[in-house]
Amino acid sequence: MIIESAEVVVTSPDRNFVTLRVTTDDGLVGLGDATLNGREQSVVAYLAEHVAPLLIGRDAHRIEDTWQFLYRGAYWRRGPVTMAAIAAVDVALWDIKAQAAGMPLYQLLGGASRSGLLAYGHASGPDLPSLFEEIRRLRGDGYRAIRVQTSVPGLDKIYGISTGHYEPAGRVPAPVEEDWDSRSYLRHMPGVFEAVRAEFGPELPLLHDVHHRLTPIQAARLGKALEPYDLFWLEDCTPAEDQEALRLVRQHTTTPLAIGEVFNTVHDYRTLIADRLIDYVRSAVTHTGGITHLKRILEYAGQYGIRSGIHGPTDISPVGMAASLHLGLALHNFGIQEYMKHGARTDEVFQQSFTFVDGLLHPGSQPGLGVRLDLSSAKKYPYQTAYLPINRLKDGTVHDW
Ligand code: GCO
Ligand code: MG
Repeated sequence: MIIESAEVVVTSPDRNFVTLRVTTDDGLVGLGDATLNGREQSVVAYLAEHVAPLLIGRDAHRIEDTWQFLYRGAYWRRGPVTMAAIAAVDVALWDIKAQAAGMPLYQLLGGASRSGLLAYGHASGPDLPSLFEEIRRLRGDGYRAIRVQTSVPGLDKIYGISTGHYEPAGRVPAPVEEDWDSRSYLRHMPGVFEAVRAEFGPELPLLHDVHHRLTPIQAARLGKALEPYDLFWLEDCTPAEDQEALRLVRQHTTTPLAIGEVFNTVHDYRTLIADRLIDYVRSAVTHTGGITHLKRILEYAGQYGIRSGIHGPTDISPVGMAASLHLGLALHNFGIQEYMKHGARTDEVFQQSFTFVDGLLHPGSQPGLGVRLDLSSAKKYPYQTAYLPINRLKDGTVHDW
C-alpha cells in the first residue's frame, strides 16, 4: 500500500480548516486534521513544502516508522506547527489502515472500552438569567455535563462568552482586543457557581475554563473558593508552560485540575503527570502528533490515575474530532470529551458518521475514521484571514489570553 499523493486542502466553510488528504496506490483516501487556529498557513507551508513530498512512495502501513521519520528526522523537534503537521499524517495513515482492515479505527486501537463518550458543551451568558437559559438549552440537546462561563462586571469583552455559535477566532485582519482584571474575576466567579448549583442541583457535572489568566496563588484561591460547588474540573488556571505553578495550586485545593490544550508532546506533561499535579489531559489529537503520540501520553497518564479530557472546540475539524472519538472509545482512562457542533457549511464539506445521542458521542461503525471530505464543496470556501483575540489589562499591559 504505497502513498501516491498527499494534498493539503484549506477550506473555510464556517472557519478555517487545514486537512491532509493522503491517497494510496490501491485507491484508499485517508484524512488528517492540521488546523492550528489563527496560524493555519504556517502548517500548510510545513506540510506542503517539507512533509508531503517525503510521503510519496512510502508504505502507508508503516505508521510508527513514519511518525519517527517525521519527528526525529526533522532534527528540529516539537512545537505546535511541527506536531500539527505530524498529527495530520499520522491520523491519515490510521484512517487508511483501518479502511484497509475494513474496521472502524477504534477496533485497531484495542476495541471499544465503553458504549459512548461523555461529552461536555459550552454554556455562557452575560448574566445569570441568560446563562441559565443556555444551560437549559444544552440539557435539552442531551448534554450531561456543562462548561460554565460568564461575563465579569466592569469588563467589556472576555473569553468564552458568546451568543449562539461559539467561535473565538474572528475573520479579522488583526487580533481583536479583549480586557481583563483578575481581582474582579475572582470576586465574581464563586457567586456564579453558587447560583448555578442552587438552580440546577448537585448532580450536573460543571466545568470552568480560566484560560491561563491567574497567578499560581490566585488560582489556588479560586480552586479553594469553588470547592463547595464540586467542579468536574478547573481548566488552564495558570499559564500552561509553567508546570511548577500547578504544584502550588495543588497544595491548596482539591478542585480537579485540567490543562494541556496548548501542549504538543509528552514532555510538556512530564512533571504534571509524574508528580500527579493534574487530573485531566486536555491535548487534542490534532495538536499533539496524532493518535500515535496522544495515545502514548494518555497511557502514561493512566498509570497515575489521570484521565483524558480531549480538546474539542470548533477549531478541531470534524476529522480531528473523529480521531479523538476513536481514541477515546478505545482508551481505558477516558474521562470526558469536549464537543460543540460545527456549522452547517462545515457539515456539508466534511460528511461525518459520528453520533451524539443522549449526551454520549460515538464514532460510528464505518471503516476508518468515518469522515469524507467533499472536495468540490471545500473549494467553494477559500481561506480567510482570521485571528484569535489578545487580552489587555486595564492599564494596557498585554496579558495571557
Ligand atoms: C477550550 C479552548 C478553546 C480555545 C480555542 C483556541 O477549552 O475549548 O480554551 O476555546 O481557546 O480552541 O484555538
Ligand atoms: Mg480551554
